[in-house]
Order: sequence, then C-alpha cells, then structure tokens
Amino acid sequence: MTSMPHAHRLLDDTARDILRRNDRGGYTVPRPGLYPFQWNWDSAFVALGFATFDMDRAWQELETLLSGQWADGMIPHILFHRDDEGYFPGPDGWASGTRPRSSGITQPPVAATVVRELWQRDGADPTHSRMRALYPKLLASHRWFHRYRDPLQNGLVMVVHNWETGRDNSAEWDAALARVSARDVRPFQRRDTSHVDIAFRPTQAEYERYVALIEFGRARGWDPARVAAESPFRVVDVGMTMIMIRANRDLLALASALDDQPVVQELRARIALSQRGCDWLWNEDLGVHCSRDLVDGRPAALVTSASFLGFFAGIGSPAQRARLLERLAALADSVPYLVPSLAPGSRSYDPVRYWRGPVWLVVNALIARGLDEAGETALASRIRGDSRALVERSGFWEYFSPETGQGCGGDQFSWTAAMWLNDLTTAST
Ligand code: 9WN
Repeated sequence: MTSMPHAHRLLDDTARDILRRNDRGGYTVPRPGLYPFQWNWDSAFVALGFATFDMDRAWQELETLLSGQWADGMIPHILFHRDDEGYFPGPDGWASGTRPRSSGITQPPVAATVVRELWQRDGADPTHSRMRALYPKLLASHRWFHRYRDPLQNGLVMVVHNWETGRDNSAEWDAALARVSARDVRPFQRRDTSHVDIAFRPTQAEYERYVALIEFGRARGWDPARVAAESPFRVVDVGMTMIMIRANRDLLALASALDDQPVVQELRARIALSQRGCDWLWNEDLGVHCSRDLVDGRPAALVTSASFLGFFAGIGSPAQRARLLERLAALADSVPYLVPSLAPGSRSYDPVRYWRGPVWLVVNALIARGLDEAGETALASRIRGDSRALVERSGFWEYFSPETGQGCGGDQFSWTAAMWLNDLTTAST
C-alpha cells in the first residue's frame, strides 16, 4: 500500500504538472477544451498555486490578467488572448472592441487578496516593484465596483449577469433569470455539453437567458452605467459582496504599506459602509447572509456556500456569527464532504449539477481561511480535510459531489490543482 506522505508527494507532482500543462505562456486556462481562455478569478487562484513553486510565474499570471483591464477599471471575466472555437460564447459574441478581446462583464474580485498574499510571501517590502505596478490597477478595479455596482450606496455588490458571480447556476439567480426574456435570442450552438455530461451543466433554457443578457449588454455597447441601470438582471450577490469587502481590506493593507493616506481613508470608509450594509443581506430565519434581488427587493432565502464567507470578509455581529456557525455545523452533520454550494433539502438541490449542491475547492479555501482567522479552527480543519479527501479519492476535478465525493465537470482542473498546492498539502496544514 502507498503511504500517505508518498501519495501526497505524487499528488503534489500531478498538481504542478496540471498547472504547467494548462499554462499557455503568461496565463493559464482553467481546463483545455472546456475553458480555453483566461478567466478572471481562476487566474487569481492559479497564481496561489504557482506561488508554491514559481513566484515569478505567479506574479505573471496576475500581470497578464490586469493587462486586459478596461479603461474604466473593470477587469473582464474572460480574456480571449487567442482564438479557440471550442467555447461558446467566444469574442465575437461579446464584441467588446477591446485589446485583448474580452467579455463585457466581470467576476469575483479576488485579485487584491492574492496580490497581497504574493507580496507578503516575497517579504512585504513596500518598494516591491511588481506589487507597486499592480496597486493602481487594483484600486481602479475596486473603484469601478464602487461607482457602477453599488446602486443603493450601501457597500454591497450588484451583478448584471449570473456569470459575474462565478457561481453561475446557483438557485439564487432563478427568480431574477425568470424575468429575462430569451424570445429574441438567435439560435446558437453550445459547446460546453460536447466536453462534459449535460447532467452536470445548466439547462438549455437557462443558457438562452445567459445569452439574452449578453445581447442586452452588447446592444448598449457595454456602457457600465447604462447596463447597471437598465439590466433586467440586477442582484446583490452575497459571495461577490463578501469577497469585495475582503479585497478592500487587503488593498487597504497595501495602501498602508505605501503610505497612500487618501486611499487608506477611502477604503476604511468603504469597508465600514459595507459592514453596515451586510445587515440588508441577513436572513434571521435561516441564520445566514443571503443574496438579494434588486428589482423586487426579495431575498434569495437559500443557504449556499457563499453564505459562509462572512468570516472571510470579517463582518457580522457576535450573534450573527454564532448563528452562521450553527448552520455550518448542521451542514457538517448532513454531508460527508463540506461545503455544498447549496444546502441539501433546498429546492433545486442536486449534488452533481453546477452550483446547485456540489463542492468547489476554491470556495472551501476562502471559507476555511475566514474560519481560521476567526479562531474557528475545528470547522476550518474539517473543511480542509474534506477538500483533501476529495482530491485523494477522485483527483483534480472541477467540482465534487458532497455526498459521494464523485468528481464532476472537467478533470485536470487548474484551480483545483492550485488549491491542493496552496491550501491543502501536508506542509501547510
Ligand atoms: C462561465 C472557468 C469558469 C469559472 C466559473 C464557472 C465556469 C463559465 C462557464 O467556469 O463558468 O464563466 O462557461 O460555465 O462557473 O466560476 O470561473 O473555470
């Protein structure tokens, strides 16, 4: 029988091989074939993986991502550095008119958190030139969110496409998507289902609505103010909001190191606003923070993995935090592998369908980190242990069933390999 340290060393080697194989020179594709371009939050996580064996390459991943930043500050969710017919919708579907070509929407802003992490690993020197070069770009991207994606001015994050959330097919978006008409969508050919089992992916009716939202933005030339004001899909995402608060804290750490006092004040005020704003997302019945529709004001009233990012964001009253922990402990008793993207028993729960139940290691890493920082080390260890067990059992899949540990979606997946290296190897536990 293979001993655990030996098995772990083999998995470490495999994880590094996956990152090297998915490297396209300066950026990494999440999974060749299925996702053949550079994705925003994937790249930030991937940089953490590279950081365990090649710091130069880790910085480069983020530098390439930021090279696609729009003039207004937005970091697109996909950069199309090269053509590839294997994914729909490609650059022509978005027609952003930018160089490099890109999508017209964004994704969870984990970049500042990762830049801070890389900078600290490099010794936290305020004169670090690569950190200093990225800092103004990160600030511009945060200001873009503050300016265009906070319509209530309460520090929360609004999204105008479910793909922005990164948790694309979560049941939290069902009601808002139901309002999106797909009547005028021209026929298109999906590519995702030629790579993976259709049982894992969103339905055709859902896809048509995703495309309708792209056509909506394209028809407005991706004008951020118009899209934000007029989109039929306007939702405050609890996940984006928590990640944004954390990103502002991490950017604040960089601003302090650089002694950029006006920005220090700006970010402090922003974080305080968001901390208060989060009460608008609190659901007293469920005892968690939930996403909330901005068109009709209704809460999603669903317990998702993103509901547990409050610790990572550093928000919540002591009473709210106690309720969150109770909820998470109940989930821990209900499934062998934490953290399901949707709580079992919820309407639409499905252990293998996209963001309707399965476990993603990147979300687990953020939740576990927040719990550790809050001193909740037992739950953090359970989550890390489950993440590790999933890879040991099934390999480096895109995501996993919380019930059986089955790997789903794409295999040899970059961010799963990166999380193994950064968060789960024996050395870091
Ligand atoms: C759309 C790349 C991306 C992730 C998302 C995940 C999935 C794309 C898709 O893959 O989304 O952006 O086509 O389903 O949901 O989180 O960034 O890995």
